[in-house]
Amino acid sequence: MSDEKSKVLFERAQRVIPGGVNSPVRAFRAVGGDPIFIASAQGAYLHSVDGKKYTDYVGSWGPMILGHAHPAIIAAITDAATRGTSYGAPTELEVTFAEKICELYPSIEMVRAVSSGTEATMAAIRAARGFTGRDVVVKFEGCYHGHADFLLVKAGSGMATLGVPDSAGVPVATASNTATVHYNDIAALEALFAARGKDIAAVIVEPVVGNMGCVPPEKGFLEAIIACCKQHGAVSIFDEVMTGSRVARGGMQQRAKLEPDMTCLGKIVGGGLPLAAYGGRRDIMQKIAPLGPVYQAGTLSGNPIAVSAALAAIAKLDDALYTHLEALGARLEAGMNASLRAHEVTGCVQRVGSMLTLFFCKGPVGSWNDAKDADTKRFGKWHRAMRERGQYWPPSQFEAAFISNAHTNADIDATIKACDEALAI
Ligand code: HOZ
Repeated sequence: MSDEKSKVLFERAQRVIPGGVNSPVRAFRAVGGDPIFIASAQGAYLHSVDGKKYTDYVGSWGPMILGHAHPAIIAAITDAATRGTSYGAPTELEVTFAEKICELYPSIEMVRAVSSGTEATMAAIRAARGFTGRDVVVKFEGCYHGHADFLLVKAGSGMATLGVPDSAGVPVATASNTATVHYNDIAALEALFAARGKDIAAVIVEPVVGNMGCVPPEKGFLEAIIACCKQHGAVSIFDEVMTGSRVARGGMQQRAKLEPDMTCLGKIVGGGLPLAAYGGRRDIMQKIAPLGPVYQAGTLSGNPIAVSAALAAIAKLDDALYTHLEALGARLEAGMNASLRAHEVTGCVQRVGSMLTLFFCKGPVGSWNDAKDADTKRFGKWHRAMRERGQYWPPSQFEAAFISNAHTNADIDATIKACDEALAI
């Protein structure tokens, strides 16, 4: 079976959409071959326009923790749509959503709904700057926090894939207020605070990185961020757009038993619709308009259909789900590691719960310095072989794969078998 229809669509797309895609990593440039155009998705599977079925480990880049087209979400969306698609006025749904988020994330005392992770991080930093009256933001090399100008500095995700450390179009003056440190480098973070502490408004971090592949924090790293911020009057921001309700119901902060000053959420808590949120300490969030002087607004913020989907998704996040995901993740990790060993391929699998990455380097990968040494050509070859075997893996060495609750042991075993064959090539 060929991918003829995808090919034709990609040709059409390239005439009218930059690179033929609405988000760069989807173009498959990092792995070779053209993107697969999707006709539909159900549970753990994607169905292409060419009639092929793939086991999906992208999960729309994270949100699909329940699997695709989950009946409870479809029902919530359908029901909400009959009452209108957007009001631009408050609803009870939004209040319930905010209450749920505060319940799941005890560090969040007040929360604002927005439409994307990019908006959430951008607004959280504006709030932190407004609160502290300072300009400098600290981020970690290889972490990606959406595409706001001042965060496109040494960013991971698509930027890493394309080998572009800093985006064109970002004024030097804007980028000059962003300081970067290596992930997991506590000494460098402390040195930066010692030198510039009084200028630092915020430190933003992916508490488990997903955007340079899955990179867990080393012991004490997240604690050090919170401690430095506390000591110097800066705001700690956990960007849990990926990890939120993924690595635990209450995100990485629940797993690590930590309370950052602010948190950014999206993906899972948005139920797979364009919904994200930022929130945190009451005294910081009270700076947001109309309570305070920090402006932020959005026509579709708190959209009733998106919030309905979100509430339906959140209701399904029980202990059984996380137990199942942990077991599936461990099974896949063990199977892939066994294949690496069997074929004597240099590689390592890094995993936190149901997010994981097979890095083609010795590992462990603790920062962008380690990640960039991964053999991306070898990854591309492996990815193409996986694709031929019906496995839809993120088309970049520097993106995490996600498992959903709809995956079964049989799916995982089929993926391990495909991985084994792909590593043998
Ligand atoms: N930057 C996103 C994942 N890290 C990709 C989003 C997309 O292409 O949909």
